[in-house]
Amino acid sequence: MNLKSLFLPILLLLGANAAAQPAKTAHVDIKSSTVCDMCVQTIESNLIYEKGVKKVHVDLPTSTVHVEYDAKKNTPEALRAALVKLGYAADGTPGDPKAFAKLPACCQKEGCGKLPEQPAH
Ligand SMILES: [Cu+2]
Repeated sequence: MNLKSLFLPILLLLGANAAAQPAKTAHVDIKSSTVCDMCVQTIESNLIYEKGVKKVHVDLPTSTVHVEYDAKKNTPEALRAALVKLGYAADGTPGDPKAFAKLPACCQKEGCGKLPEQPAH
């Protein structure tokens, strides 16, 4: 058995692994309090400017903000904080009251930034 013939493929394999390191895209789904189309517009047009964010999608029916971002440049915590700063709730944290006061009238009326109320049965 030739040791060299065993080592070479392993070394090549390790080398290839280290070289192929693409930008790490991470996803996070943040449960928010979006009710109307203005929320979607406000969130999508603002969060996209957060560090490393590549894609923002707000799903109204489930009130979920889906974010694709570079894991080296941002964190789910910071993205949640950014959402709260815009005046919208993020995973149980209500939107910043000051920011909420500046949201479009329809959002104020619908209570978009507030935490969703428990459905009455
Ligand atoms: Cu709204």
